Amino acid sequence: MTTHTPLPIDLGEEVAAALAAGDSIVALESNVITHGLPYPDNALTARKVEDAVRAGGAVPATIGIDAGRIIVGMGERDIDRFASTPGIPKVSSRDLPVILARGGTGATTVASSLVAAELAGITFFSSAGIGGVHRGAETTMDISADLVQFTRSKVAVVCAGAKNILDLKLTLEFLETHCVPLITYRSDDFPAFYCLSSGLRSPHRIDDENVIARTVDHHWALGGAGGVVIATPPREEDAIDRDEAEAAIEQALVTARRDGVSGNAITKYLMRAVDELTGGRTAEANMAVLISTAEAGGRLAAAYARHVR
Ligand code: PSU
Ligand code: MN
Repeated sequence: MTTHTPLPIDLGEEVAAALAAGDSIVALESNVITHGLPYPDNALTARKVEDAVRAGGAVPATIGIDAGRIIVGMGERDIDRFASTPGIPKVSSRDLPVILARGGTGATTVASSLVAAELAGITFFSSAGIGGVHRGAETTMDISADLVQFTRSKVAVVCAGAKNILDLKLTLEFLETHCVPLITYRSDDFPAFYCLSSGLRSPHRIDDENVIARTVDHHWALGGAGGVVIATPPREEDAIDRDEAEAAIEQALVTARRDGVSGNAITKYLMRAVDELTGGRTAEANMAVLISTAEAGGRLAAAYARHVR
């Protein structure tokens, strides 16, 4: 048997107390703060997202890597520093050991946040748009590590679907192939981030929070290795028309190809381009759906905590 040195992991005060008491917690990523939105909207949104988790009935735990330590439950000042400091690198699962070994600082994606959440003993996570299979993946093989991490970390992921810049049909196929349970909460269709529907039918719609809690519990009782994806749409008043978003995405994809952008820089590039093409309307919708999803995440985490208690 190999032994390891203990991992440098720090829990925020409130998170540590909630863990000790068995209270519900929702883990949150920090890459959306550093790479998703511009300053100061990102800092403002991060605060509102944490408030929304609380309104749903759980404790928020924003995750990041700071000077070689995994922080689970970043404080307001750290979140503000991440939001306002340019150049903090995006850290996905495979980057984690390197950043930690070097004593570096980085913003966690959905994938690496799930790794940290599981280590800390947190069973719920929320973000608006998960990563997925990129358009053109049949030649680029660009598939987000988020999807692979869902097969490994026992954390339920509450989201508004995958980012609509992706190939959502292939994303759903990938999840099915890899045995990741997918359910929608209060929607017949798989949502598309800040759009109400992707046009793709959900395999299972569940509106009862207790049935969702039982589903998560049973998945793990059955020996399921990874998580459960729970997708819930944005509020109607926050949503962007799918055709309008699609037109902007197609245009952004053309300029991305022209500018030779690919790999882990493509997500941020496309999202910013779409924001510009829609006069900032998609950025507004992105902020709103992060907040509404976090509220649902808090509610579902609380239902799960009641169920297993
Ligand atoms: N939301 C945004 N912008 C982003 C992301 C989310 O508005 O850049 C991030 C998330 O952190 C997600 C990651 O985990 O993109 C996926 O990136 P990739 O496809 O390179 O795995
Ligand atoms: Mn990628």
